[in-house]
Amino acid sequence: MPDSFEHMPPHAIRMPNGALTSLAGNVDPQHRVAVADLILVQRQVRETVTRLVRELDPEIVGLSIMTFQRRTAGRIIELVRALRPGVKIVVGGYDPSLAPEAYEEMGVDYLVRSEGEVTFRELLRAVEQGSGFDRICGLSYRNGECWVHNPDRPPHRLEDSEIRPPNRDARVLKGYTLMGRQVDVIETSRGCTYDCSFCSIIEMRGRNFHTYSFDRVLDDIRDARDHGTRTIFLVDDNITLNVRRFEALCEAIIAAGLHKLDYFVQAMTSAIANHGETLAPLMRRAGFRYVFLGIENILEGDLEFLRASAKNTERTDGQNTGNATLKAIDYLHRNQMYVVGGLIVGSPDDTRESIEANLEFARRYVDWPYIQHPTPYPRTPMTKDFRDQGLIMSERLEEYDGTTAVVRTQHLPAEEVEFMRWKAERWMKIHHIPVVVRHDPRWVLFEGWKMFAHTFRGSSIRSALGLESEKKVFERYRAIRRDEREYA
Ligand code: B12
Ligand code: SF4
Repeated sequence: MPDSFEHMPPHAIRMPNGALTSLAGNVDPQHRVAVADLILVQRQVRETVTRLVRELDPEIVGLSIMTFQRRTAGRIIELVRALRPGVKIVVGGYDPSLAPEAYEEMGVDYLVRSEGEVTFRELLRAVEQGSGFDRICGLSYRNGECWVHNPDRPPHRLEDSEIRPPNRDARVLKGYTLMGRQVDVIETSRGCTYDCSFCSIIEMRGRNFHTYSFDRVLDDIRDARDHGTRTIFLVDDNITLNVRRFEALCEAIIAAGLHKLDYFVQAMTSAIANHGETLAPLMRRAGFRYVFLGIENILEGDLEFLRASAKNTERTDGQNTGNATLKAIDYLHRNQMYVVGGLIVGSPDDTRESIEANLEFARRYVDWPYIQHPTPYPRTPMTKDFRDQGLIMSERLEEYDGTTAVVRTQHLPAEEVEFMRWKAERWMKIHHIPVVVRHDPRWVLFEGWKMFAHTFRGSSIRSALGLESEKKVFERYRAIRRDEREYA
């Protein structure tokens, strides 16, 4: 999908979708497969899809879709159908898995729920051999006017080599970047055993955690490096669930000489705070540079609503000793790593003061803010809470990108929550510029201004001179954002 959100400005960050290359690596070898990550051609979606469909003449087209991308997916499906009426269309990813009913009216033939590698492979075999689909677990398919939903496929244990490595050669578009350095994604594990109320993971695959072998992970990193990558994003749902394994992985990266690459990872504050003494120095030596911390909120009431207290608790001698965030940040900073601060503001009880407390915290302690609003994705427990309280203000799913407030609090309208976050966050990002300059001076020189323009879009000379209110700039920003969402 081409759709991106505010914290991923496409001229600076274009990250591969890990699902696509993993699926490509897992089809039988007689098939020709092409991966087209439309994030790389965000403003030429129709032209690119048209060209690729004509050149490749596909028999099956698959789309990987998050909820905020559903509308664009519908448009791309229509386009592909118009270009090649007989083509079979299959959808997968979080949105089709958690809201399959939404796709039944969309000109889709097959829908793969949850993990896709084995289901997709079996689907292709069934299409090729003309055998039935009724034995393929995890598959939903159109049968005349009706949809058939086969039983779920249990999460794969990842132990054997049934899920083969990703196929990066299948990519037909180029240009992945994270601020000037080619970036790629690597998985070392799947799943999580927590149950944060805003997260889709539990409904998607249950509470479990499975890991790939280090040999496979290191080979995958080498493959990414050999394809030109200099920055690796570990996309594990929660790599810090097993800290000893994560430490061993850092050691394995160092021993394999792969620590010269830059690594980004997502982590729980509790894991870093409780094991930082050994874990943080190892991470640094292995090349970790940015750590996305799931702080979620600094106030206990909000953490309870988000069901994120446990993963943010510090423990000393087996006793809970309060919020782990500051200690985790301290360990990371002492080891020269930067904190991407994942915070969520706009829960039902939030007031102006509670949101401001979180924003102030981000100003003081995080290096790069990644602040979002609670977003009612299909089938999460939080969605039910917001619906029961009548707080969902927008059903336009293309706005469900995390930085557009689509829910109100009991005390503040959605727009006000978003305005507060937007106003504060722009300036926080500016503070990080010196760090980026030191790491990538050339990129900042030639491209940095685009990032600046993106961060401050909506501003004008009048607003810079203080002749226009920030609310006016915010309105313009929202209008620009609305236009940006017309990807296809
Ligand atoms: C890593 C990650 C990111 C990274 C990297 C994104 C990227 N380009 O890869 C970053 C941090 C940038 C990111 C950003 C966002 N993310 Co994100 N992200 C994740 C995370 C942690 C892992 C996703 C992943 O790569 N998994 C590994 C791959 C292999 O698995 P997979 O994608 O599930 O694919 C498998 C199946 O779904 C299926 N499948 C997928 N596609 C297809 C297609 C076909 C045809 C078939 C057959 C099968 C299939 O098969 C695949 C292999 O088994 C998840 C889950 C989580 N625990 O939070 C959230 C998650 C996917 N993100 C989510 C969201 C909302 C976002 C954002 C909109 C906002 C945000 N929360 O940050 C942005 C949007 C990014 C953008 N495009 O601008 C949501 C999606 C919810 C939903 N219902 O839509 C999730 C589930 C988190 C959550 N809130 O619950 N994200
Ligand atoms: S710890 Fe992370 S992956 Fe696990 S449920 Fe919470 S937000 Fe989702």
